[in-house]
Amino acid sequence: MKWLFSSFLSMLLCSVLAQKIIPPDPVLPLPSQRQLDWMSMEMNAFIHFTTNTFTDLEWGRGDENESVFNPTAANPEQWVEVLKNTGFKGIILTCKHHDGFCLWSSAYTNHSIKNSPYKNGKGYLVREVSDACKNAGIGFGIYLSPWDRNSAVYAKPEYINYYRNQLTELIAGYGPVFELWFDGANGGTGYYGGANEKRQISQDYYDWGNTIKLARSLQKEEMVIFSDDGPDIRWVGNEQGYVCETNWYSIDPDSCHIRRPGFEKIIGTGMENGSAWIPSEVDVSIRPGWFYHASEDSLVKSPEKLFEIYLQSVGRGAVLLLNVPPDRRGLIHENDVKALQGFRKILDNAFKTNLIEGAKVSVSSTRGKANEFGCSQLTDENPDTYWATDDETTQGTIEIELRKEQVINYIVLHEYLKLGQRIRAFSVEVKIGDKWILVASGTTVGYKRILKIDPVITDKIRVNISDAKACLTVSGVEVF
Ligand code: FUL
Repeated sequence: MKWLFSSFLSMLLCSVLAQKIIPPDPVLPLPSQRQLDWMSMEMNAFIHFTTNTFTDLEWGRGDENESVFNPTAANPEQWVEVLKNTGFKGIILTCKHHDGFCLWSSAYTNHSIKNSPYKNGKGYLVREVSDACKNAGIGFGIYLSPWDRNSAVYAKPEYINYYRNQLTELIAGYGPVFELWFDGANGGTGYYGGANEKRQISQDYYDWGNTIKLARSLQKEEMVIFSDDGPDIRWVGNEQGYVCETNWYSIDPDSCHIRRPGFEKIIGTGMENGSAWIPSEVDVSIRPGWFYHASEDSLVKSPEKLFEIYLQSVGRGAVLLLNVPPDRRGLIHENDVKALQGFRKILDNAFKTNLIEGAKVSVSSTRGKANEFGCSQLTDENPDTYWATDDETTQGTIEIELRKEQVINYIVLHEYLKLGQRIRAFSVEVKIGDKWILVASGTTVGYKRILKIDPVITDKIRVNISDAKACLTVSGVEVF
């Protein structure tokens, strides 16, 4: 009797297990956790600040006297407060730009803040900025220009050690660092310790592979590393503040900064079947220049322009890196503060109320008819759950019936990326009377895809996914 009972139990268990629906196979390549964490930051700020701020240049020659660097009221806490309050999750500081001037007291050069009048050579801005970020709970990132127009050894083999020593000082002294930014501008004329000449470097001069290994060995926390094409994040191929509408996260990377013909186009759209997951970052300045120039005070981008940039970067699945350069006082200028606050207001208003709450949501089919892959996963606001289809089903429809008719301005879609990026084509329709009207269409979706539509009154919305690399895995849909 006992035997009968236990075999009945095990049969029951087997049939329950047999019905367990397994998740879809991944579509390679996949993101690392550090890349996913970085993508979820959505907006970071760049701070360009060096002798250029005081000499009115964009690229300092490297021959500037340290005494020109003299902010009279520098207050990194103000930068952090303004940026945090307007939605930025991390700040990347130009610890050294092409002029070679260091905003910390580097042991390897005299061309640094320790020889400037700022706090009588005792004010170490890298420390002040990294502390302010830590205190406010936002990320601190490092820009260390590889091109150094001050260094006598630039373009010689010794410079690589010099660069690595400075990187070590920065990461070990002021980390943890959430992002490391390796600029692609290289070689040309400069002061170079008084040589005043033009220096060129070969494509493999920097030996990036070993510098990257060193950087990762210097902190236990994960950091993402940027260059034109990875290892973790890629440039987007322009500095105007947009990523292409088609935005694949993968590319076939060359080694850091090696530029093939046509590489701007490749990094602009990514490659549908690229071998490595290297998502794009959109870097753009709030002003025409990267550094502060009083002549550009009236040319600060408007809140509306910043919002457009947001829609064309974050809204297309990329991360925005917005440069906000402090002025000669060492403060974020009033005009920039106003623009940022205005931008935040537009953003908050646009995405205040997700109208999908209380809506009826249905899907064309569900993987194995299992609840864990069902349509309720689309609206639970949990990025780790997702609606999925059966393996062979690469098309699908999400239909949304709102509680009542209302004005719709935006539809937002999210793909579940831990199993790879899949969607190649989709469209959105709304029902007006008894007709379905097309209001948007697109290609890739990714981490977040915001579709701005002409305002329309409706209570029925249909998202059609018409093509994907494999079965669908969609983690969220929102309506505003
Ligand atoms: C470029 C630099 O040459 C600019 O000055 C700026 O720092 C921009 C973000 O990257 O390559």
